[in-house]
Amino acid sequence: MNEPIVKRYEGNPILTTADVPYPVETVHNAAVVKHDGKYVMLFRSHRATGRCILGLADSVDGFNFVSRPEPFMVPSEQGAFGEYEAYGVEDPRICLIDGEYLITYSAYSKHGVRIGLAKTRDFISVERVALITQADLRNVVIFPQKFNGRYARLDRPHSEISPWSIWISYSPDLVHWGNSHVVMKPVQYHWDEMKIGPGATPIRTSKGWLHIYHGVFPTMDGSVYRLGVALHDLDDPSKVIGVCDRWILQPEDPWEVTGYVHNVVFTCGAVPEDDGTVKIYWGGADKVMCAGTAIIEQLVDLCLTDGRPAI
Ligand code: BMA
Repeated sequence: MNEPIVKRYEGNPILTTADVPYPVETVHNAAVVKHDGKYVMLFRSHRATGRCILGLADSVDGFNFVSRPEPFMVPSEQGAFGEYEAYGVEDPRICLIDGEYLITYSAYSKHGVRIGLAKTRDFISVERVALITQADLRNVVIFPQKFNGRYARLDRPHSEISPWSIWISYSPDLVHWGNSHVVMKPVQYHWDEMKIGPGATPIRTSKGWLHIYHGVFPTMDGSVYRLGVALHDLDDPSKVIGVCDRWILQPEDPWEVTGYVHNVVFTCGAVPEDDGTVKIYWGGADKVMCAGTAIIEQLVDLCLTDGRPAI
């Protein structure tokens, strides 16, 4: 058998409800970053109401995490955030830029889902900045670098006409976003034909920005969520220079096949290491957190040599 592209950590799942000292029904779809040489995981949990909060866990090695005693972000009760987070906060991504960790998260309410932006320097206090999308837009990952003085993000608007696709938008100040256009679309009768969405914060490599995204395939037994990779131009991230034709990870372990929502691997974070590997983190079946490693150069080569059209 061929070596898997993503080598699963033998201790999976790495974080479950049993590890969290407050009542939660799930632990999944977490962003992970290195802060002060240690790993910080911002994970999503359903409460028994079906609505979500975000918690933190810390690790020295990137695999063994210890949950903090209290949640980190619960729905705000004030102002616009209170109005638009009433149904919960979900699927965070973290981007380190200019010494600050930017957190983008889905804010759910009776008005739909939009993206909130918060920031922290220390993962102790957190400040909400702005709601940065209108309704029905999810999965926002901000590039950890500015392009011609502007921030750039990948996002995923809702669409009934064309399958859900990945777009890019720009901002001078992180609050006002525009110049949006589509950069990558699902491919018909392909593993990601139903929808695709940004996954982990893009990773800078010598050949381009490596983006680990999710793709969805509809079956008679419900949708299957898998992970794939794409490469964006270093200077102009709106240019996709390669999309790998195959998935790099699909639900296989029992806790990826069965859980809160079955057949799901969904990433919100990956940590590049100095040795050329990347630790990839994913939610298994919307219920537990899993981790694995891949070789960055191999993922980049897959985009460039085993490609399919981006649009
Ligand atoms: C998507 C999002 C993710 C979730 C996935 C599978 O639409 O809601 O948070 O992991 O569905 O249920």
